[in-house]
Amino acid sequence: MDDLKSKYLTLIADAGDENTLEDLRVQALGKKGEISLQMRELGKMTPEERQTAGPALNALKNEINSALAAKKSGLQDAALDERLRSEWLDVTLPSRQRPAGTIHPISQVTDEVTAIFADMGFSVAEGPQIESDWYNFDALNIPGHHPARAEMDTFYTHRKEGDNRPPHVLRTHTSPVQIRSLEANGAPIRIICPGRVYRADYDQTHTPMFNQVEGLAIDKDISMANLKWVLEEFVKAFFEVDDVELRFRASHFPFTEPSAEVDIRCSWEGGTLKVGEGDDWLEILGSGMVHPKVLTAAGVDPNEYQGFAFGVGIDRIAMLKYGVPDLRAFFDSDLRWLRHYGFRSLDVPTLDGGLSR
Ligand code: 2NL
Repeated sequence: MDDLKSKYLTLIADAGDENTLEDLRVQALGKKGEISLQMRELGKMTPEERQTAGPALNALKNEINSALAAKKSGLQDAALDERLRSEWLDVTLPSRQRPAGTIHPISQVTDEVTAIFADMGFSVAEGPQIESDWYNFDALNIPGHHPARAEMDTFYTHRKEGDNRPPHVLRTHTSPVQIRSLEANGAPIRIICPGRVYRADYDQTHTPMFNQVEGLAIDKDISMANLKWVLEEFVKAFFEVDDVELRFRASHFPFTEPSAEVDIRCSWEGGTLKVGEGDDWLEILGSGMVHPKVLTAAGVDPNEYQGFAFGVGIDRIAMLKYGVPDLRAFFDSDLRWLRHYGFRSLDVPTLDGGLSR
């Protein structure tokens, strides 16, 4: 019996997993287990023999049972320790950085401009970037021989061999959208047309694609006084100043008469622009009263209706507002320069409620 005891206690101590333990339990205490068989032998013993063998077998059974239980809980503890070691994770680690999309500064500025004009009753109109020469030029009083066509560094599309119709162009301004809107909706009308325009030009202040917003207001009693007020409200809101002085300089555009280029009073202290005060003037846009020929081309009777139009370079006023010296910063893919100039739309919110740059 002592042999049995040491055999099972050794086997139990050496068991590596719970399945082995269960096998040992069956082997010793199962129906046909070694100890169960010995229990059965008790019946064949004399009462004297039974008195010593019975309690001894019971004690052995109990001892093996408690060794099994102790080993089982030891194995379970070890398994849990192993899981805690291998499945450990550091919940204090910062999360993996994911690249986040941001609003492009030009889109941000376009939205700012749109909101300002929306407050004054202008809605947004859009149109194609590839235009017929009629909408881009003729309807705007720029006939085929007009020097403005050559000056504009226009991108032309190709026609098939033998197709002598004038080629389509990449629109050089968003004026064609205004012609199309006027044609479709008639007067009165109050719209702005933001969008991409194209001219073959490339240096610090010119890119072959840039962004423009044009405005158009046509009604029965629109005058240059209305133009002046609208532009003043726009400049004050856009540059975030309480007051600003505008200077209208006589100019010439084929599509307006009279025409004026508009300057704002400013200063350039230490290289930074201050709008509204100072001894300098900064040209920011072109404008005028819509030429009667343009109204006629768009199907509006110039004896009944008149109005103003203007055109602003979005990239240009974005550069001025945010102090970006090179227009090309907007169109190469490295955003670090633009972040440097403080475009809020490029800032990425962080979990602690701050902003990362
Ligand atoms: C500039 C000049 C300008 C317009 C654009 C316009 C549009 C229609 C009729 C008449 Cl449909 N005019 N647009 C008028 C004056 C100036 O832009 O220097 N832009 C940056």
